[in-house]
Amino acid sequence: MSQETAKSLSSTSVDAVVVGAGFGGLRMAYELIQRGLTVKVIEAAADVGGTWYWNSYPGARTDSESWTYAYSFSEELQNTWDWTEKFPTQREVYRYLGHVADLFDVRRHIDFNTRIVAARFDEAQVSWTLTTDTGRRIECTYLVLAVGLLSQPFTPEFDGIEDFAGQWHVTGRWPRDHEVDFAGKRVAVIGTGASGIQAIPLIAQAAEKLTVFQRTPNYVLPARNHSLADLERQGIRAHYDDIWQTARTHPLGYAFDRPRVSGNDVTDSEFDDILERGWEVGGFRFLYETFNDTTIDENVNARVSEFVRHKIRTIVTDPDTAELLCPTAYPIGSKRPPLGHFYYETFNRPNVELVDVSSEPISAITRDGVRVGSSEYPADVIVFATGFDAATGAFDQIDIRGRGGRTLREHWSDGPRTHLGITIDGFPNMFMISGPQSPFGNIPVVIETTVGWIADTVDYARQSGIAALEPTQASVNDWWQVLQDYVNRSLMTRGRHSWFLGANIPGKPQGVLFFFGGVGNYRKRCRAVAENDYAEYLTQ
Ligand code: N01
Repeated sequence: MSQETAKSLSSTSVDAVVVGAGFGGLRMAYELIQRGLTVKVIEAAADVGGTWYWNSYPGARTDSESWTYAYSFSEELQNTWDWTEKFPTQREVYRYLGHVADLFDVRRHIDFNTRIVAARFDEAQVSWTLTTDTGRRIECTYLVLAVGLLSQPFTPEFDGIEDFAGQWHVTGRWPRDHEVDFAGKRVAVIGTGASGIQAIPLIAQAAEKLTVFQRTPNYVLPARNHSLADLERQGIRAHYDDIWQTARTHPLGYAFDRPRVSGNDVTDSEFDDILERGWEVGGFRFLYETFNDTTIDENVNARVSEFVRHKIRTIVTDPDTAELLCPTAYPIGSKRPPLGHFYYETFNRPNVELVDVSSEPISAITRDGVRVGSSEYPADVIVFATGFDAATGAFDQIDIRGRGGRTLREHWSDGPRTHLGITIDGFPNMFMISGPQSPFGNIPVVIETTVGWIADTVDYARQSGIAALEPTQASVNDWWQVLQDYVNRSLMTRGRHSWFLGANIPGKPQGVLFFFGGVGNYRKRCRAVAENDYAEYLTQ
């Protein structure tokens, strides 16, 4: 290789670097390319997909309805893709994102199997210099971090894991080179959040014996998944404009009807009828299409929570197991409710055992299994479904330095501070997609809002001759206050060990990691910043 070639391989300069080729990164890259920027996408995995690449554990599928768990920007895309189910599998969403990358010809801009390990803002050059794990340098004006909200898996440090004689896997890093075979095996699943709850019914069908270790029970809503018939798909296509209009203005970014009634304003029998109908429809509609105050009114919430407990006691035949599965310590909706595909029914199988580790924790992993107190539960395979270092975890993996060489880790040592969950004071021309303090809601709708805002902001800067732009500290403080105000009006701070607040990670500063003011409202706030000529931004 000549010296010239080696030099060009080791150093690249583009207008924008997008880190991550998942839902957010793919869409962002395409948008910036369309607007005439040179773009490089850096992706740690061997393919596009992000979350839908890594989370290939059994049972992984969306909890959002397929027709809104998608991009809305292209009719061609909508007309060249048919979802097969209401809640499609990981494989199907992964194929969808591959189709998107091909249709919009984004792959040739992506460097796969590459990680950004450092990003440093050069104040004199007004540019970012990025370093990859292969030692390459990339310079860019704009840096977009689409590194994922739930992409950094968290595995507790259990003593003895190195002595375990069987195999163990983490749901968020499931092996892609071979199928994990559970047949004839004794399997332990640790964790009963959305990931564990999806995996447990399928593992139970395959394994000889399944032991589930539960620390906090969840309110699991029935998914009521089904295949989409041609007629249903045609109906969705015919109404796509209305569907997106509803989703973009809905608090959670879903095409749901908004309930007008308070749970306090109906009779007891109406209350039960409404919830029964919601339970039959299933999914998040149970929570968000029934009463307009379930997540803010304690009394309504307590009655809805009790309704779910009653369902659990009805489904699960062993009364002791049913009681263990009943959440009592926190209100429904204050943690992200998982959707179940015959989850509670699984505990009626003779090969499934539930072990409560709420008062006596797992003390060690041993050579032969999992130890809780003086009991040992034998296992050939352990599945860690123990969650993610949400919102900030993926940012912590990169040594990001803004003005004055200040690291993002230092800047966020008391918890993240952002403006709109997209920009950070002291880190000019740096943007985040699904960053901390962005809205909690249906991710693709949030992403499309954020991508549009970032692209418009970059356009604005380029057209106005602005070399660099960052939010004022005052606007960041204001955003923080907005987050507090919304969360204080809700029951969101009551969730036990909730990743919404960083409370699932030992030692992580706790605080509000999301905007709970609604997706529709967030879109208006983003628009207002641009309409106000970025008055809350410093420019140079
Ligand atoms: O993670 P989680 P997840 N000993 O943090 C337990 C999205 N998602 O990967 O609750 C024993 O919810 C922990 O117990 P506790 C979705 O937004 C989406 O399941 O902390 N147990 C909990 O039960 C979701 O909300 C989809 O007491 C321990 C579990 O591990 C988010 O990702 C699918 C433990 C972790 O649950 C996270 O879900 C999957 C310990 N030491 C995920 N430490 C879809 O949309 C932790 N746990 C399809």
